[in-house]
Amino acid sequence: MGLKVWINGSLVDQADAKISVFDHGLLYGDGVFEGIRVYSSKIFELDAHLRRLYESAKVLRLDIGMMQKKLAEETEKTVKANNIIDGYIRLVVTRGVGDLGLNPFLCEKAQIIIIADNIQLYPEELYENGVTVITACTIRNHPLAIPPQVKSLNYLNNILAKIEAIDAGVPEAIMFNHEGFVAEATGDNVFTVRNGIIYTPPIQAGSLEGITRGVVMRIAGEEGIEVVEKNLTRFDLYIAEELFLTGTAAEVVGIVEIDGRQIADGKPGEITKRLSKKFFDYAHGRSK
Ligand code: PXG
Repeated sequence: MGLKVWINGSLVDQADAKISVFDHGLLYGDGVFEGIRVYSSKIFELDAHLRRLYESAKVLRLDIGMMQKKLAEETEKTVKANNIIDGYIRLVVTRGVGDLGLNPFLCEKAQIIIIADNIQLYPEELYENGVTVITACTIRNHPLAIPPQVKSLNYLNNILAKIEAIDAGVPEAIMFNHEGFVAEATGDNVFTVRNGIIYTPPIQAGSLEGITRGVVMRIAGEEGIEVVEKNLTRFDLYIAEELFLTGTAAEVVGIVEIDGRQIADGKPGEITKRLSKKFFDYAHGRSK
């Protein structure tokens, strides 16, 4: 039995969920998307994800053509229709069908797609042992080219860095911005710990304003751990007492080696483990 995909106002079998080859989402990467988790049948931080989606669309002057509240309802409906308990939602809004020219305003109307699927969980071992990363040669998009806060359908900047990671035999790469400061990983935000204080780059350094990032910063505050947004350099990464990534897919995962430098004793640190557990409890509704 296949999935039901929401497309153009109705739920259809996944085999029938198709869009035009003239869609500018395909022709130009013109569109926006969100990746959202479902934990224990509840959509995680849906409002925050939708807010980011509508903000990204606004920057691109993409009219989604549906009120946020309605899109929230249709997303809930899609999750229910597929009996998703612990899963993953991909919300995609493309510019829609146009001609072969760039002009986005010649496109008919935005194309909305909602896919809700069961998630492929990362292996438990990843959280216990942490991950090895590299720093990428590919720098993050210049904010005057395409603002990194926009979660657009053009992920080539991140994909080029991801290829560097794969070539190096590791799952993630950390990217710097055009000024040499840490921006983020290809699909995750970055945090360091030094002297018991958590540091993370400010959004202006070239990162997506991660929903997980926000939740983890709040949880850390509640745990009495100071969180400082500060520009970080490659040096700061190498000498960190702890390093970790946050993101919808990864949640909170420790980094234990970077560019051949071991972090602390080569195991995820205490603060990382504490936040990872607190995040899990919060996501599954086991704590506030
Ligand atoms: N930076 C970038 C560039 C991202 O794409 C994050 C940070 C973390 O943001 P959130 O809001 O998720 O905490 C992302 C999000 C995947 C996957 O399958 C990646 C993301 C989202 C969903 C799935 O790798 N990246």
